[in-house]
Amino acid sequence: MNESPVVRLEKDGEIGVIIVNYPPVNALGSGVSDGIIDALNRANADPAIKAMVLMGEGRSFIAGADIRGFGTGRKRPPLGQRTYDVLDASPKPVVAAIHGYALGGGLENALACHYRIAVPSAKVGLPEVLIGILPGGGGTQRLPRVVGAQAALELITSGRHVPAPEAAGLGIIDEVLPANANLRAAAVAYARKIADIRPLPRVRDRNVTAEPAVFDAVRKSIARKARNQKAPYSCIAAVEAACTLPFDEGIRRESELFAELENADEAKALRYAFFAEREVAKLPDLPPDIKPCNFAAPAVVGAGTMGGGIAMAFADFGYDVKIMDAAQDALDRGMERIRANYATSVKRGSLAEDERLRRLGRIHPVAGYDDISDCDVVIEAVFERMDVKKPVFEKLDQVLKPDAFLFSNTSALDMDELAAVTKRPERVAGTHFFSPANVMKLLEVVRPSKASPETLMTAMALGRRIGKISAMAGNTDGFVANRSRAPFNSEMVILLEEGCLPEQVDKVMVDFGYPMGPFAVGDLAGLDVGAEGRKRRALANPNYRKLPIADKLVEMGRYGQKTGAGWYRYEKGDRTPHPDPEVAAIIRSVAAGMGVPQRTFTDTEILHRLLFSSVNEACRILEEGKAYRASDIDVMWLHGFGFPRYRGGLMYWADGIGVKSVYAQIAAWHQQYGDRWAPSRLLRELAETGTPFREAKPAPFA
Ligand code: T1G
Repeated sequence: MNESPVVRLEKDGEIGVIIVNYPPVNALGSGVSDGIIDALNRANADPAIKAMVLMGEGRSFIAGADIRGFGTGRKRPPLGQRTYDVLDASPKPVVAAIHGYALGGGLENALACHYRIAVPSAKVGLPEVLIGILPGGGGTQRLPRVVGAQAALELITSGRHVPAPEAAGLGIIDEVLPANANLRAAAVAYARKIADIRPLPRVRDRNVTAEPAVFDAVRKSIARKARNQKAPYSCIAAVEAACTLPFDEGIRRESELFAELENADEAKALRYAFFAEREVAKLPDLPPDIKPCNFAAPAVVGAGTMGGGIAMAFADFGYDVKIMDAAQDALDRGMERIRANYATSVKRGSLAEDERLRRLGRIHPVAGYDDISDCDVVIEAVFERMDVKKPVFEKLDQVLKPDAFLFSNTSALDMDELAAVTKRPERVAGTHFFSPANVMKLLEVVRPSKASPETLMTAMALGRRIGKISAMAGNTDGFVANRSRAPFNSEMVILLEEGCLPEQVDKVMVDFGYPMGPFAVGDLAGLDVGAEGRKRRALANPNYRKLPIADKLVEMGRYGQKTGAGWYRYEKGDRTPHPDPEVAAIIRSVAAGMGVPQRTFTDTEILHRLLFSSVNEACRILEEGKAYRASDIDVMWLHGFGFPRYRGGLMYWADGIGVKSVYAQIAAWHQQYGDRWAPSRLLRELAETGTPFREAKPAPFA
């Protein structure tokens, strides 16, 4: 049999080295598993070979099954004929030599090997739950036998990546090599050392038990996050099987549970989200040879909540960052807020004290523009008003080096107008962070008309380098995320005019899968913030649909949590939202004053009123060429607004309803409510042709 093109067997003396080479991440795609089996069989049949090493070429060990193959009706090899079985049956020891990632089926192969060694930078994990399935290659049976049920449950239900040193502490990795070790040479030496050890140490021969209470406790601990999902619970059931059934029966149970998940809606949506998050980095209309610039000296101007969060985001990813505010008291308050944020993380146990000090040490407060003249990328994050931002941009343009990038954190203002006050419009772009900037993963990169491709690529890369998911947005009021969200924000208040209550709307959205209802989120962000934006839009657009109920609350000083009352009432020191009869009375009185007929609503109508209004606006954004793809808008909703990931994203979810049904409902509301529900042209065209939202062809980027 010819050697597989993606797996080869080489010999280093009496050690057979099996090398997987299936770029970009050595997923177990076409022929890889067969290639590993063939190489193992040939090595076992070769009397000159005493032991084997299994390793990956390029970036990684093995990153798991090829997710692109899921849901395609692929045939999995029958139980007993998979790589894990051949490894289990191998009469010669196999050492897994790990660099980069050993994830999913990659780690499962490593666990079926007899030994595992890794370079310190390697990461291992069973992330299947993140794509709506479970480790289907024996991971739910072998991992508990290595680390125990409790640790296995945490790793499998979280799907997190485990750094090699931690994995060694758990017993997953037998030896972590020195940082500069040559992995292949070290693995061959290790294989020589253990070649004659018998009996072969097979994970499947170990036992694991656990009290039933362990599983009940995990089910309880994940209930809030995993609400409406199936995969996390199937993971727990599979680990339970490892603790209650003989190994082979446990494998069969795992296989049954896996089969129930692969083609379920949850897995399809999560796979969609996975690939959408990779697609969003691709800028199809920019020259492919243009590369992003490196930057080493970022600065943030404005030490408010956003500026401080952005500085933390840089520091969290190892950058020394200057934070500048011309007002010393604002700078001091900003640094105080940063110190308090890090201290809270340490108190919560999510940040080690030494790491807190390292991160804090990377943030350098400065008071003058001259102090940042050496910086190569500056993000402006001052108050959200053009007459405040323009002078800052003018000053920065004067003091910065000619090739420095000038970015703004504005959430809606015209980036062309800001770029026009500089002599470097080609080096200007928007980098819109979401609050809290050091936590939220979305970075919306806004594309002014004069920005060079290099500037856009650098802004997108900046997000990735500080752990964000960057998504490109056209320069339109509200850009893409907030613009597509705006009708949702109006519709939720208009529903109150018609007879809904905040708590009813919030319950619908939490039941749908949001972590918090939109009214509770408003109270968290501050109702005064939204009021600023409404005022600006009302001035700019005489037809702007005012929201008297929301305006009334702000007039009364009910800004939300920060004033102890907003849409809800709050007890001192408690952030729990309590329905407030005073708000119900305000709603009734304003609605009566507007003469709006009152009625009751089904949960589905509330959900569709909010989300369909945004689907319609998203279609307008696409038809105007302000976003590359419908899936980019989904990525923004997942990472900017907490849209439930197991529903794929706003447009993916709408496709589940069907473009024709969405159009028909919007057309009906257009008759009932007037222009704010006028269907967009693209929506009408998609409905006429039956084209899914995800396949919409947007206009060229404008
Ligand atoms: N299958 C197919 N393509 C994959 C892939 C995979 N498993 N992993 C990555 N890619 C593609 C990705 O789409 C992108 O493509 C390119 O590789 C680089 O990825 C039996 C059933 C490994 C941590 O869930 O977490 O094993 O956009 O941009 O940032 O129990 O990729 O260039 O065309 O993400 O360096 C379990 C998923 C599968 C791992 C690398 N494994 N991958 O991150 O690069 S299920 C996973 C990742 C399974 C078994 C079960 C990350 C990464 P393109 P990237 P990266």
